[in-house]
Amino acid sequence: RRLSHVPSNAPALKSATSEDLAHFSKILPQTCILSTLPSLNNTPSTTTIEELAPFNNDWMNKYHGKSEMVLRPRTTEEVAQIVKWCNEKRIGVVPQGGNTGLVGGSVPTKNEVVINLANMNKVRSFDPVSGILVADAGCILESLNEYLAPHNHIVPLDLGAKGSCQIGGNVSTNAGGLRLLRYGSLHGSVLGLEVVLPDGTILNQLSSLRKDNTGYDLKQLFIGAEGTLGIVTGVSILAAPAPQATSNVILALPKFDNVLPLFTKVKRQLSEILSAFEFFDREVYDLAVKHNQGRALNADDVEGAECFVLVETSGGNREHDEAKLNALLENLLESDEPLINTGVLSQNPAQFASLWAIREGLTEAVSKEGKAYKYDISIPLKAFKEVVDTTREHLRSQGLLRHDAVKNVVGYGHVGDGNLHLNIVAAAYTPEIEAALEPFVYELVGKYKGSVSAEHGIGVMKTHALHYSKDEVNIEWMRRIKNLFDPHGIMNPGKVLP
Ligand code: FAD
Ligand code: 2HG
Ligand code: ZN
Repeated sequence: RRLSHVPSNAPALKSATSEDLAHFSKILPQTCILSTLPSLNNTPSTTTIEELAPFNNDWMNKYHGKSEMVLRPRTTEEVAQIVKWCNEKRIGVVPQGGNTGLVGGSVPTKNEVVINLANMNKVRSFDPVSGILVADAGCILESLNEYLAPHNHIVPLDLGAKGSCQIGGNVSTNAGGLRLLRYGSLHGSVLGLEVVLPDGTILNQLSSLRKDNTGYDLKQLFIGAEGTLGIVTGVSILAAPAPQATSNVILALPKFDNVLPLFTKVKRQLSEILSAFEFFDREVYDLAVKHNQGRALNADDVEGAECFVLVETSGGNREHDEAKLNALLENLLESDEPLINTGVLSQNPAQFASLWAIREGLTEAVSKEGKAYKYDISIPLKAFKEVVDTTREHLRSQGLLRHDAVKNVVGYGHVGDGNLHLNIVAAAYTPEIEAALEPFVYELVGKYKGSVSAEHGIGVMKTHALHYSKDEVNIEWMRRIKNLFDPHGIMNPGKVLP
């Protein structure tokens, strides 16, 4: 059934003024305000546009805002007061965590006020028996892991941006990452949230209960909402026991077709100790080497490899786990038609880190090579290579595969989750390349009934492509939910919904 479109009643948003600045100065100390606006008595600001640049530009330097004001509150109450004022004055706000998002969601589209959570960075509580961690939204993912280490726990989420991204940003993007295969999605491990709603109300759902079936589970709406429904200020999450033994190996494969049978075999043989199964093609590996991500593998090991898989094991007994991994490697190498050419097994913590650094450094390598068009898609595993090859051929047929236009078309990602990162590395972001890629890539994804965003979100990049993955009824109900929470449309305007 076709639903009638619920029109947004929201009038155009207003720009923040010197009056607003004066009001925020009553809520926050000057050290928590960055603004280029003059004061009420017209004294020019000493803050420069350059100082606001890190908050206006995204990690890829692809999306650019023009905010004149960045607020860095220290408490939930401060966030609530700021948001209440912005709602009353119809000023758009952009919640910002570590600003590592890859779809332009974390920077303004115009001159909205940026509310950056970095000053909310305290652990509120941790219970080593239940493993329940309650933390401010601005805690950096890596810092939370450092906090948990002496308690023999880890955050059940890991990604290459761990040194900068914040737990509130992770929840708001429903980040997937490198170990979703083992720990599942944040929809399962987040137990509760504290959220400042667009009218300034504090929604306290910071439950520390593993089981709680008391009606609608509102927190799920904010997981993956990309800051369009409210500002997450606190997170309660179930930390996982730290594994007692970990190991990893990079397997070099002669051809992509071997990835699927390899995954089946690895799952069967490693079973409960398998914690990651990550794929990257040869072309992106070469970029990682070129840009010094991790230590290059020996030339002999990479010769003839079309692609690679990083397998990680995490378990409770080193001897047992190593025996299992060694048996797998022997089995793989000794079979009549080996699925792999070779395997590079880490022998100590430094080598373990170095192998991971290759995989985790791919995004950085691609960025160093050029400007990346990123398509973070869910498709059937067997189509990974076909999508990369088809896209490359399409760009070639358009005459765009040349050094001054598209330099590389590469694929990597989370095989275990059916998530491919198709990256098109260009000399510059140009309308011509974008027109060649879109809707081409989205139609390809549609053909496989896949998702146009497996884990990075919609942000501003994919609002026009949402319909490839969600039908009209779904989009309409998303819009109704948005209007219910945020009738004036102040919360991260221009993001997620078309
Ligand atoms: P930001 O980038 O600041 O914000 C992202 C979105 O969340 C924005 O829409 C913003 O408005 C909103 N937001 C942020 N904080 C809040 C809050 N407190 N309340 C409400 N809304 C908020 N992503 C993956 O899923 N898997 C990966 O493996 C992965 N690897 C990456 C590796 C690198 C090198 C880089 C640069 C990025 C990677 N990402 C990955 C993308 C990114 O790191 C994640 O999306 C991350 O969760 C974003 O967190 P953040 O704190 O940087 O959020
Ligand atoms: C990863 O898996 C991240 O490394 C980033 O999700 C993907 O760079 C990308 O496209
Ligand atoms: Zn990823």
